[in-house]
Amino acid sequence: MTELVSRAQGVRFDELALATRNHGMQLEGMRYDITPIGMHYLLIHFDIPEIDASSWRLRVTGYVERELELSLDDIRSRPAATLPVTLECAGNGRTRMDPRNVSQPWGLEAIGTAAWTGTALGGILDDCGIRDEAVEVVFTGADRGFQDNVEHNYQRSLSIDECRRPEILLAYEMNGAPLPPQHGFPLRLLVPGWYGMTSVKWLRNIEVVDRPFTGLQQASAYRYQRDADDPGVPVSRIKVRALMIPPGIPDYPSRRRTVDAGAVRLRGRAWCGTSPVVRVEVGVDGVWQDAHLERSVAEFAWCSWSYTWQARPGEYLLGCRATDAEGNVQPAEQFWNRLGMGNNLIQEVPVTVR
Ligand SMILES: Nc1nc2c(c(=O)[nH]1)N[C@H]1C(S)=C(S)[C@@H](COP(=O)(O)O)O[C@H]1N2
Ligand SMILES: [Mo]
Repeated sequence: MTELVSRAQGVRFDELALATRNHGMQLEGMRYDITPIGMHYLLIHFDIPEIDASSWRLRVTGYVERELELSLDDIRSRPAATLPVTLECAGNGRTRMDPRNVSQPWGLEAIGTAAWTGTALGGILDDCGIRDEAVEVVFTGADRGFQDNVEHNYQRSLSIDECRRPEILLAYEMNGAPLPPQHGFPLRLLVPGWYGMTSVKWLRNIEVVDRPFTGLQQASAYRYQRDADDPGVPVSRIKVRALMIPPGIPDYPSRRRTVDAGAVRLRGRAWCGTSPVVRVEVGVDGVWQDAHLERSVAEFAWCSWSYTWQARPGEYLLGCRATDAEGNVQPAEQFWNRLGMGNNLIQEVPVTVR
């Protein structure tokens, strides 16, 4: 069972060990359209598996007309596409939950936008011929471990309809270089618009199945639940969120901000996996004004925003909030689901103006 720990009890060593293995993106990294490799956040449940690219094969099995076994060269010789995609971990922002679920203790930095190169998943499924009985496709990574006392390889599924979306890639490059080991070498699934857990790294098997997949990472780990008895609903697409690059200069180690009085250009990024971002507002002590919103870097990538704040000396609480094309706006108070998944509470940045 997932243990709960309260904030009052402090940070546990296992949380700290996870936090040093799985780093976030420094928020000032939002200045780059494409996050440099090494700054992109990381989430690795088990160990990075050791894979020899020359003997590695991707197997496509199950309810198909023809099973396939593809080498990395086979995959690289297929039609290729490069897509800038913003990924966010479904647990981003979870440390503000109290008591919180013991897991990777993210602040707000579990984000990144990379240019991923790969071949369309749909093309491979067409080549193997999906049979009529098929309902889902299960993606299996080479990494294995225990979670909630269940030993398993990291696995997730997607419906057949979802798999047909043209933007879903089997990616072998990140920012023009072969995938680094920590991001899924030699091949990963990349599902634009969905929270990161869907994009299975170290992919080794694609199995077409005739019933919904009930593996741990699908049926219990990524769900919006009220409590342990609530079956809940699956976590899927990324909810609307804006973040700001913390302005001015930080204090070490508290990271509290100090800025000089006068015109302060605030900037950041906003993204959403269900519809375009249509508005970003900046709040200064709870008074909200529209920020200037620029076009997205690409359809599935974040957009930039900026706002000029006339800062006078004093203490302030800055915030930013985005609205998507369906009218969803980030909440000022979060309703926390049991595992702290998919929250999009407004970021707050305390600032001293001198
Ligand atoms: N095989 C495998 N795939 C995985 C994971 C994992 O632990 N194992 N973590 C998932 C989660 S929860 C996230 S948020 C993203 C993180 O991708 P990144 O580390 O490349 O940023 O990978 C997903 N794919
Ligand atoms: Mo994640």
